[in-house]
Amino acid sequence: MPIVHIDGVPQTCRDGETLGQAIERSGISLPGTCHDPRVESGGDCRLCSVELEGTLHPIVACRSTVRDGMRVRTDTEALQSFRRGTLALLAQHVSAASVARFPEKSFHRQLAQAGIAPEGDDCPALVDESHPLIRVDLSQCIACYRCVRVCEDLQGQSVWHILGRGDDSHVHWDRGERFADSSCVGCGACTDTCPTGALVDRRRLQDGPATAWTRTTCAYCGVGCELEAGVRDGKLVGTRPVLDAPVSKGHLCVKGRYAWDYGAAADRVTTPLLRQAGNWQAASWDEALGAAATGLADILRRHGPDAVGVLGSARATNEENYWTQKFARLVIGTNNVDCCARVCHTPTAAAMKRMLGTGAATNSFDDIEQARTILIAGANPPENHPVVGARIRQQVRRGAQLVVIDPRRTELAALATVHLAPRPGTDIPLFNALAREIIAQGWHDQPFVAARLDGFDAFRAFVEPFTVERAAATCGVDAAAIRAAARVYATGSPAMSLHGLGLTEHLQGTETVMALVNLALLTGNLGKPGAGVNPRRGQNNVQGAAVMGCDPDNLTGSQPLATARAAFERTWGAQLPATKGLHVLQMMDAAASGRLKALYVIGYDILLTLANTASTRSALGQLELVIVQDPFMTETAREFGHVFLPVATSFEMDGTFMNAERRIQRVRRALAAPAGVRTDLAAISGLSAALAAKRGGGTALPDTTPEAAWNEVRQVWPAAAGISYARLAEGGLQWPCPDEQHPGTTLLHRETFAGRPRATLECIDDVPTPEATSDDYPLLLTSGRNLYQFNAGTMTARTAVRSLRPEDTLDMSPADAAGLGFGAGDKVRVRSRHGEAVLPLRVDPRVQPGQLFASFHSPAQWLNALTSTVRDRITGAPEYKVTAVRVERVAS
Ligand SMILES: Nc1nc2c(c(=O)[nH]1)N[C@H]1C(S)=C(S)[C@@H](COP(=O)(O)OP(=O)(O)OC[C@H]3O[C@@H](n4cnc5c(=O)[nH]c(N)nc54)[C@H](O)[C@@H]3O)O[C@H]1N2
Ligand SMILES: Nc1nc2c(c(=O)[nH]1)N[C@H]1C(S)=C(S)[C@@H](COP(=O)(O)OP(=O)(O)OC[C@H]3O[C@@H](n4cnc5c(=O)[nH]c(N)nc54)[C@H](O)[C@@H]3O)O[C@H]1N2
Ligand SMILES: [Mo]
Repeated sequence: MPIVHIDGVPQTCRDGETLGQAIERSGISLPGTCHDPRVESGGDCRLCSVELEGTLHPIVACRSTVRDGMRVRTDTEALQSFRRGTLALLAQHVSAASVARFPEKSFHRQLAQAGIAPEGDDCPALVDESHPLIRVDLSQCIACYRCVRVCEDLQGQSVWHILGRGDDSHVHWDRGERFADSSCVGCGACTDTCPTGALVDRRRLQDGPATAWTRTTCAYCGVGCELEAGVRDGKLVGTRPVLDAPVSKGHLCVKGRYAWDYGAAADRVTTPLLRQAGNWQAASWDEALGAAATGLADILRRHGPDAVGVLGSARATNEENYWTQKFARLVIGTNNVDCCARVCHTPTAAAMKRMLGTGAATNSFDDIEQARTILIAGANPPENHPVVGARIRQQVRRGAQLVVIDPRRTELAALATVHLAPRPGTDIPLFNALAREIIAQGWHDQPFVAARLDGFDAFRAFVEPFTVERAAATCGVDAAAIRAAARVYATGSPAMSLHGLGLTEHLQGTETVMALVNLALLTGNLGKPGAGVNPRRGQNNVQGAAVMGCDPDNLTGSQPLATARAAFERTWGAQLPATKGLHVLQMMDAAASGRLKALYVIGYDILLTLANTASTRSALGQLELVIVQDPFMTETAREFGHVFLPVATSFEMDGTFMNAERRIQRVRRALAAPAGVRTDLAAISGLSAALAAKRGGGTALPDTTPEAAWNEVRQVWPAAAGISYARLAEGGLQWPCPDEQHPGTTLLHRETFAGRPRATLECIDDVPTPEATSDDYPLLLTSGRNLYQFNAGTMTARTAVRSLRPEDTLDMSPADAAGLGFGAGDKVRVRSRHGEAVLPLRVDPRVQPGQLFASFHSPAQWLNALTSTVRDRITGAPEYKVTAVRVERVAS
């Protein structure tokens, strides 16, 4: 390793690092305005210049690579005078008012340190306040171009451009008169990097700078970005990305960066509520827990434990979900416990567990940068997992090939080497045809097949009839494109597959994922870096909620109840219930038929988000007791709740989340919860104690701390035994991690498939969904999400981000809109065989003729009024992705 002498002190350096990095690690902070560690340095400001022994002119540290034996001086008189001169020149571009207003900006700090006064002017004509999140003041731009570089090289959006030349050059957004008309997606990387008052968060103007920052994990999707939550006067006032975060690497998306102030919403529920004579009335915790316990005790006495169902929350921590399933199994005495993983990724977990032995992502996000080919099927990362989407985009720019399988021409589809746009619900014949083509061309990995797979001959015979031509007709895709996709995926090794709900939320969701796993197995894309099968997970902790045991058939660590029962009974010192448990949809069935009487719903808005609202509504209407535990009044609670327990959000508590790559990361309390609010952990324990009191006995869960609950998880789940809070202080760890010396596992199935030497190719036939088009219902509606809203919208809709996409829209192809005579913004009524909804129309060239797309985030549009009762044949996940509909103009 090279050694560099910095001001006479030897410093061991990393190969290839810049001199600037080495100097910074030695503890010396050099001035500079153009450098951002997340992207390559521009080197334009030259402020970090240092003197190198043996050369005449100073060299720019951020642009120079270390060499062994270099001797540099960082603070000579000549350098000081050069820096003062440069700073003074730049100081002519920033105004005193702006420096005073934003003292925390890095260039302003450097001016203050050097004692140089700002000499620039404010120019109101150059201020743009059109965007709800970001304020632009081009009069304060010092032309460091950091915004240009982060937008291009970190986010990949390329909103900021350099206009003009030489001294006249300045930055400008890409299109439109107003910044709000630009292509900005609100990731906030530019305001985060901007060293002056040119780009600032609007909230910063209102609240002032944070005085304390707490490192935690984002509360939205399953990527697991780390952010710092900024607090001032006990109030959350901002977030910023954690630079050395292993997943997000100093980046965040619009939700992590700007959709954080829901906790302060005026309609946050901050006191327990009881339904009395039809209306919610405020109650004390004792009253609310007492009422819930009285109701539960009564139902338990009359109907037994299996008349009660418990739903854990994909938004709550691992510790809270561990506690939730313990509450169901030990306090109530039922295996009726589930969570929303059922409706998104349980099909994936089931398919992968069956074929590979582990129902979780095989590789890590860091494999994206090692992949030569990326296959994205039924997933839309730039909107739903934006930081991963940005990493994929950058890898494609670096030359990786991209195959996208999605009925819509999503942003990545438009960038793809090959885009296959199958009719929704026809992925199985497509995957089988890809497999057939790969085998027919001899592109399968023969050594891998021989060494690690069973069933090849039977599989080859099975896929024989699935010709490319047949798939082309069934799926509505060009045959040549299918051939091209097979070639790209099979010959561009390592090839990494990422998939989402476009595959799982179907009649054959589990089987579709199995057909995808076949492709990875055939091509030897398992057990090696840059490859694998990688489901993008849903919420911040949906992976954790299910793995903790909020699953009727599996205990903590996804250990099957059937085989792990004895071990858990020993550790817990109690008997586990014998009856097979119900999953969330079976709970709805049981409620409808009168077998289920009570439901305890933690952080999950089932009424709004389950498919086919009519059936959810009639099921919930039969229940005698519905206890809802959430920070906000959900639709479920509003219509059917009897007891409401208000709880803390993730900024207000400690614990851990588990991301999509099996990484456990810390969640840390950044501020106090509002008075009257408890943590989920405390609410669950409190309810168990109230119930024990009512029943005069029975198990009660003790009050516990998150760390103590986690240590219990480590005891019952050997693959997490090595993951202690102490180690998590240093950063997240990926399971399996069996002991405290184990580094965690980034890559599964290197030599075996979870201990099994061989995997088997599965022969998957396709079964058409009953949701077919007809003369009455000629269009196929598929549903999903958009960048700016999150699921039930309880959080995003209470933030300024909402204004970027205030309502769900019905997205229609330009051809269909023209044919039907609809224009953008028209209110249209959508009718399915199951119900109707009214949505504003959006003309969207990404959608194919004959198809429609809508998001489901808002109760005002209530999309699930339309969806069917079709479920995945194996796991019961609803078929959100295919509904036959017709559309009509709403008479104005
Ligand atoms: N901004 C934002 N991010 C989110 C969420 C959010 O609500 N908002 N929700 C989170 C949650 S809970 C989840 S589970 C994830 C989901 O993340 P994704 O799986 O990416 O989500 P979706 O948008 O539901 O669907 C993905 C894609 O599937 C396509 N698709 C639809 N039908 C089919 C089909 O039959 N075949 C194929 N191949 N593709 C099809 C759709 O066109 C869509 O582009 O996102 C998480 N992230
Ligand atoms: N048509 C259609 N419908 C769909 C889908 C689709 O693609 N199309 N996708 C489905 C999918 S994949 C999913 S995951 C579901 C999502 O549906 P939900 O799980 O209902 O949606 P979320 O918005 O993620 O949040 C659940 C609740 O958690 C609460 N919450 C947040 N933090 C906490 C906490 O710390 N503790 C507690 N107790 N509560 C908290 C929120 O306020 C919210 O009420 O929607 C499904 N519905
Ligand atoms: Mo989800």
